[in-house]
Amino acid sequence: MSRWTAALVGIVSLVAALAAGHLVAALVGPAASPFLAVGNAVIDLTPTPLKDFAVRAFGTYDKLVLLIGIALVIAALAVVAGLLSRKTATPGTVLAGVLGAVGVAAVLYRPDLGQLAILAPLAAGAVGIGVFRWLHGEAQPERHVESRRNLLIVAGASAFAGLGGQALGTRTDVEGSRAAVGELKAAKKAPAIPAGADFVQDGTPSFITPNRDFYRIDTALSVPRLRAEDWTLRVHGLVDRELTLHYADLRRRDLVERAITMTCVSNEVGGPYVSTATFIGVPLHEVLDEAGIRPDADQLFSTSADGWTAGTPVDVVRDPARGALIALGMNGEPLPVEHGFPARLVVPGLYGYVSATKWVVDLELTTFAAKRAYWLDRGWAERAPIKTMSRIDAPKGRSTTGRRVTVAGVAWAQPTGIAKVEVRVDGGPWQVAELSADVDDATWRMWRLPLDLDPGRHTVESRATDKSGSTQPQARVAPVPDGATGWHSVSFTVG
Ligand SMILES: Nc1nc2c(c(=O)[nH]1)N[C@H]1C(S)=C(S)[C@@H](COP(=O)(O)O)O[C@H]1N2
Ligand SMILES: [Mo]
Repeated sequence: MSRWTAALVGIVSLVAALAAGHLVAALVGPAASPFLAVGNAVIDLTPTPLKDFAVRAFGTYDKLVLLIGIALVIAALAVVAGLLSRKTATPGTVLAGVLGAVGVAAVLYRPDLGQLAILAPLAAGAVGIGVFRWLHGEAQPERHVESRRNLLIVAGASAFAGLGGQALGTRTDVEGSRAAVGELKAAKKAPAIPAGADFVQDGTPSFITPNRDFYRIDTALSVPRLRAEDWTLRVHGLVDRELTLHYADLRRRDLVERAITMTCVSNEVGGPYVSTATFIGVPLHEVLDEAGIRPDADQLFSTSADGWTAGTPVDVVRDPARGALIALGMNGEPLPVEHGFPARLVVPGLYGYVSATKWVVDLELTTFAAKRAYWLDRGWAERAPIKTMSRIDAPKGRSTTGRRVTVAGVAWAQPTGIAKVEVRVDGGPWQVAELSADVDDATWRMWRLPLDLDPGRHTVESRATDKSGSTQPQARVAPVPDGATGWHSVSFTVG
């Protein structure tokens, strides 16, 4: 058969296999779709430095880039297998079997998939082998027309199966469930954000980050789709009594509202993974007190619907003054699906990976000695309080017009709060910047400093001091293992 036909037979068989797997996965667990399962396994197995590189290089698109990369690799394999199979069908059959086995391994590796989930990669493998051998057998040079027709039939059936699987797999009406929640009313409203809480006109971010702009970091290739009506939160382990909480019970409680700045440990000096929202939810310490924490528990081990885990120090979450929440809402609406609907944890002052479990379904009181959370085996620290940091947001471009330049940015030191931000130009003396209105020690604070600069190239640096008097250190430290340090600096030309 021609090279073109051989390559096409390989590709079309692969697409058929993935589509069949996707369809079966819709019935046994959407995350079992072989393509997604392999993607998730790759995310889990990727060495931390490579993952950091991906986040740095591609930001929120890191997962899309990963999926495209995997698609290109297996498509290339399929083409090669097709080309190698011009004489006999064996190479293609072997590749289909191997890819099926990789899918099975990826599904077995997922902590959140039941035993039936294995049917999805098995179906993919079987369809891959079957379709390949059939197309291969029919694709003889003298039967050109039939073999073309067969390829089209398989391609059409695959599209049908794939799209059908997608529709079935996302049939959980999570948006309907979100809409049905309606307004979440706080018993204790957060004070209104004062005018003067940000310096947007000078180039800082807005004090409250709109939900669509809030940074997003998670390991989920397919976002867990949970309905509030079906959701429960189990509280167990080293407690006096186990609890099972339902959404309706939680939302009927006295909900509190609080503006909190969340920060990701992967954020580089000057990076974007920091955002602020007004969260509404149930104080976490109230729920833990109801369960009764045993004295030997030092870790709150939280698990999401997709098996991701975080470990938070008990002394932090049981402290009412810290204000940790089981959050149900964000900026006046139920949590967006990507930010953890129906419920997530938010703990002021701790990086997200040790505290902010989205789609949370399980809270276990345990010890740090007994259980290790997701990121710990990937090089990150067991404890990770947020480090005092400042970032320069303006001037943004490489050059400015006019000699009057307002340097502006944001600083954070949750839960202590920001007391001072200083700026220096070209290594000169530190000058104290103006701070925005003080809203809450759990949130960031904006700053600005107007300068008159001579024409030419300049470098500005900033450093923040928190309300306990400690100043952001100059030493540059990478995000791994417990958060970056160092002064942010920005260079530009005054023209
Ligand atoms: N289920 C789940 N929760 C998670 C994560 C995750 O990968 N899975 N990532 C954590 C990390 S590293 C951070 S920084 C915050 C980010 O929350 P956001 O995406 O709402 O900004 O969520 C945390 N909660
Ligand atoms: Mo994070």
